[in-house]
Amino acid sequence: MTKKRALVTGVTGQDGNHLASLLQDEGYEVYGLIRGQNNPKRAEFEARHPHVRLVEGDLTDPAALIRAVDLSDPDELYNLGAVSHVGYSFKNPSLTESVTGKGVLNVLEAVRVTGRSERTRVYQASTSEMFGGLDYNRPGAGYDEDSLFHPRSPYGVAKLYGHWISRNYRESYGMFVSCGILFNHEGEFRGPEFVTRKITQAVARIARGMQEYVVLGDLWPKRDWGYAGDYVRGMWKMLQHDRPDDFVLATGETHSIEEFLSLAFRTVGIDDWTPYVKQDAAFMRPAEVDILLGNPAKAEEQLGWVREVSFEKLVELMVRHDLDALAGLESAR
Ligand code: NAP
Ligand code: G4F
Repeated sequence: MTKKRALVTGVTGQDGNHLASLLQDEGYEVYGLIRGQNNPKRAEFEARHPHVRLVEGDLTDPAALIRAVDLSDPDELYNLGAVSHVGYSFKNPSLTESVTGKGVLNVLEAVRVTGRSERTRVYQASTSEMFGGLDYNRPGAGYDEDSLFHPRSPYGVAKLYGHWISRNYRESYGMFVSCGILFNHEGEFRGPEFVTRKITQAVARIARGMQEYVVLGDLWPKRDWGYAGDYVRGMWKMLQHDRPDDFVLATGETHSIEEFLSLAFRTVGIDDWTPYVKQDAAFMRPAEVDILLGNPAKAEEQLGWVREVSFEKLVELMVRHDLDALAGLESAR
């Protein structure tokens, strides 16, 4: 039997790492798009995923994407690549629009102009940041696929373009394009620029006496935090479904950054985290999303998607991973 083929953009990111493993376990031949002429993540990625074939290309370069699609001839294309940091998008709005927004169009066109509209199923990484949330748009029982969008950052606005152009290609050309509206998901591959990983790395270092405190922005915002390993399985399920559609993946729980801090510090035996946390406006955003809470009922019912890792387990898993990483560094010295 011939193996299914998948192309993953953003393969060197958090979700790309999880998804590459899942697709290989499912027997796929996996191709990954890697950007830059000397990407520092390449060596680590190749060591972790020696069977993934890396193809060079940037989401802003239509010809490179056409080449990547031609070379990989994918049954499934997962578009995970993006400028994905909300704070960074305020400082680099035009880049964000080109990569996170127009990059989606470039991917869809690469599939269409190479004559693969009927063959290649596309997953678009949409986001709960599209909901934003203001007084008139509170989550209530949780945002779902029919909730109102009101993005609050250049990132959210660019993602909303990607979401609608994906829906447009589905409607205009009959392409199998599914959008996963994913709420925050974290884990051992999460970048250190995101608040959860910044906290767990700091907690590990504080516990080992290597750092005095961590400097953060606002602590009151609430997020619906799940485990990335659970969420990439949901992405894959969307492309195995009998028709293209949009699906929310979320836990249905929301927690503040203060709650995350409290659990993370408790994992290393510290009950009062307040002496170890300072705040700086440099980490605050021009517009904040106060609260995100998702309702994953549709994905649970139609895809049979279940999340396995609870919020408490997620925090513990990340802290323990960062403690182990430090222990590994110490023993290598
Ligand atoms: P991530 O860790 O930041 O990974 C982003 C990936 O995009 C990296 O591989 C990065 O390459 C690549 N990339 C950036 N600019 C590019 C460009 N110009 N051309 C090609 N590739 C480029 O993000 P993630 O957490 O895995 O998220 C995956 C996707 O889901 C993203 O689209 C994100 O916006 C979306 N999403 C994430 C969450 C979440 O909570 N994680 C929730 C909803 C939606 P380098 O490694 O070379 O930097
Ligand atoms: O960890 P964050 O940077 O994630 P954010 O902004 O929620 O975005 C993540 O989730 C989205 C899905 O909802 C994805 F689409 C997106 O790609 C990304 O993966 O910030 C979480 C919260 C924010 O309220 C932020 O203001 O933490 C707050 N925060 C407080 N101090 C901080 C910090 N965020 C960061 N990154 N660094 C801080 O020092």
